[in-house]
Amino acid sequence: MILIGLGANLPSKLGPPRVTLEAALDRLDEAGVKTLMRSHWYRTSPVPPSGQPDFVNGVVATETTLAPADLLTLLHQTEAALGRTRRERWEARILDLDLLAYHERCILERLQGSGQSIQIPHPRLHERRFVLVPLTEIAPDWVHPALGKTARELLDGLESAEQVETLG
Ligand code: PH2
Ligand code: MG
Ligand code: MG
Repeated sequence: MILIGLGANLPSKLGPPRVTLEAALDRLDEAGVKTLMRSHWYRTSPVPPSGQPDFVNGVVATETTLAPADLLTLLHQTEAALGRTRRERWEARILDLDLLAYHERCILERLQGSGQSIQIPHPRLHERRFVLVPLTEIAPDWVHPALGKTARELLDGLESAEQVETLG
């Protein structure tokens, strides 16, 4: 299973977060990243708690022939095409596309040239309710390849109290 997490908490040139998120899925589909399963959208409180607007988050399971680093590049290109700019870490954003998992692969590599690194599964996936709730909705029995626990087990083990409510 190739899992992508989507999030947004600012409007883009296209409209409010849900519109941007749907547009991102359309663009990925056009680029050959097919959505096999998708969660509902959820309204989630920002992590860490801040004065930022609430996020809209969701998770999709996809199919693609792209290798992990190429898929990550496509996700970054899609964020940029829809108007995301990056200034500081964990700032409010119009679109965030995170590669959560790529089958059972565990990868930690520096990407050539960019100075960025790729870490799969996503290093904070297992501690985020805004990821684990939508993930458990579509794939409760998915097993985290490094931790050996299912999505449901990871969610049940969470102590954080961030708010996550379905938008349907
Ligand atoms: N993304 C972050 C940091 N905090 N909080 C929520 N609720 N949803 C997110 O997608 C999110 C966040 C970094 O990418
Ligand atoms: Mg993120
Ligand atoms: Mg990101």
